[in-house]
Amino acid sequence: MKLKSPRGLQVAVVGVGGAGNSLLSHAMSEGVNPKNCVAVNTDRNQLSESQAQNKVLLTDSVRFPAHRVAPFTQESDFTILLTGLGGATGTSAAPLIAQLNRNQVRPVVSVVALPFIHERERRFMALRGLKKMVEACDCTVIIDNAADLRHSPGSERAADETAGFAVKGLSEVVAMGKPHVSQRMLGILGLGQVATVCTAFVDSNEKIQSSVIDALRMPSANLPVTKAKGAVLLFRGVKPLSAGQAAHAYEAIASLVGHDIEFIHVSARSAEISSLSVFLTGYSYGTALGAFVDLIEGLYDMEYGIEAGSSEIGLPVRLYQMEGI
Ligand SMILES: Nc1nc2c(ncn2[C@@H]2O[C@H](COP(=O)(O)OP(=O)(O)OP(=O)(O)O)[C@@H](O)[C@H]2O)c(=O)[nH]1
Ligand SMILES: [Mg+2]
Repeated sequence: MKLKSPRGLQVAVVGVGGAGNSLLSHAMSEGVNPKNCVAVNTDRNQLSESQAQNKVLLTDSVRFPAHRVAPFTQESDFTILLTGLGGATGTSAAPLIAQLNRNQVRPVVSVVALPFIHERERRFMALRGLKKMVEACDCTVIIDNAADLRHSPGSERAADETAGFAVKGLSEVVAMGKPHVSQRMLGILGLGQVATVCTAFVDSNEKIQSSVIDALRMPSANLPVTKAKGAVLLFRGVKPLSAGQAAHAYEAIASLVGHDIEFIHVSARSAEISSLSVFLTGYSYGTALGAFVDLIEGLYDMEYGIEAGSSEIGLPVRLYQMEGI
């Protein structure tokens, strides 16, 4: 994926459907400018609640959603697409919007929420939608609601904050106007179809390694860390990371991954408490699908009180049978 111009780049952030609108709100509350945001929905009420400056109400048939959105995104150099998969609106419209926006000079990175484990039918629908999304985007960052629930049963939406934060970080880097940095970041995101993201607060820049380890303990999707090919570290704090601190952060990531990976770190100034996001990139759709099968089986086992390691209860339909769809 290549960006077309070296000047400060324009970013459009598009949220599609209920989850997409909600992720968009999180991004705006993290500081993404509502002027750059487009809320798209078939649900008039959800749309009216959005703070986004641009809104597209899709009616009855979602036939040409992309053309309705295009006027709001065509001036931008980079599109971030937010949606939840498994429902009707986001699953059908988001891949079409991605396709129209994406070409050689206008990369599209999507952040998608996958349904909770109890939304079984929807999870199947979502994995089909995911296939379309990964085909239509340069990189798809997965926020798996099932993984989120496992981490923090009390706070179902912790991952949405992570996503909002990550979106703010990505758009900030691209808008910074340092083309070699944006290119490198997009290059690392594009190492594979799928990525995961995680965040943590940073007590002090000296303790960057323990923050990285904290973050990697709670990735937004249950993908095997060892299969990551790249990492993008976005740091926000009063003082930027020094080269030495960035090297320490890299060491922590590489030791958890178990091998050397592509890496970039970018610091942005913020008066607030310091924090970091790490994107682990380079996963294929197949790896993601495999990980979700394991996760679902694990959770079913928990649900039925079966000891770990038993494989007696699996899914009635194996997810990998869906791959050819
Ligand atoms: N993380 C997160 N996931 C959500 C949120 N809202 C819904 N989801 C998930 O996203 C999936 C899709 O739901 P929606 O976004 O409401 O569906 P939609 O695209 O609006 O589609 P329809 O309402 O069916 O037309 C659901 O199965 C939920 O698991 C949210 O606010 N945050
Ligand atoms: Mg909806």
